[in-house]
Amino acid sequence: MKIPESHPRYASLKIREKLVKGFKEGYVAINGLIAQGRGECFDYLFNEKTQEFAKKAEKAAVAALLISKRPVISVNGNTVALCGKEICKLAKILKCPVEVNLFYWTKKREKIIEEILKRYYENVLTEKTERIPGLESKRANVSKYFYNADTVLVPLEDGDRTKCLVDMKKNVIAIDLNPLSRTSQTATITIVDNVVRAIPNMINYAKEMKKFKKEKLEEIVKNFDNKENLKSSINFIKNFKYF
Ligand code: PTJ
Repeated sequence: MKIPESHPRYASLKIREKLVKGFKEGYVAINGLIAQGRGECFDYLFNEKTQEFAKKAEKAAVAALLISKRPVISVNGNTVALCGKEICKLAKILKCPVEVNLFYWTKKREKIIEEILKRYYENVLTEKTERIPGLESKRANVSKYFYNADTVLVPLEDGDRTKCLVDMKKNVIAIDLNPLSRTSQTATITIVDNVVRAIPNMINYAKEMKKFKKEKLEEIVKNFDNKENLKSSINFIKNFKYF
């Protein structure tokens, strides 16, 4: 169906279409459509815009990734359908690998996602030899690189893995529209924004900030307070103005 551009929810409906297409192509999990619905609900409360607290977190996240020795970006079906190309662009700037990590893992889904990402970027990891301690889901299976990474960017993550990654002393950067989720509450840096806006914003910040001195980047990370920033996002919802 062709969505009329005049439709008040045009942008949101177009984003849905990307997930439906990914599902038809066999790499978005059916549950991923439900996850998007949950995200949309929160996005509505943020006026579907990147708010100040999200910009702050995105800058801190880019700074943390740029000063890391072994950064990595972990992606699932939804993330690839929504912004796979942009993820590769960000990884290229950060010079880091992209790892495919699925909650509803199947070899077939992993393969399709790998092929999509490899259209844009070579450094895509799918070979899993290690396990994250304390985690029973398929998401525990990771590459050696991921296992030893110091900073991991995890869009649309599950709460239990975030906790395990923090326990492994990794810096965990989450992108999650729900500021109350276990992921948001446990991550080192939480970006409360839609992944479709967060990743392009991060690309722009990374282009600019890669020229910064290490000390300046460290200062940005040091001055970022995740708890305070999460509070700002929750207060934004509390003060939401109804029509
Ligand atoms: O591809 P797989 O097999 O790894 O499965 C991926 C999903 C997303 C299905 C799986 O991880 C899952 O069930 O996720 P959740 O727990 O339903 O959703 C994770 C979080 O992402 C929730 O807190 C949502 O609010 C949030 N979210 C959903 N869509 C977006 C989002 N956050 C940012 N941008 C979005 N577009």
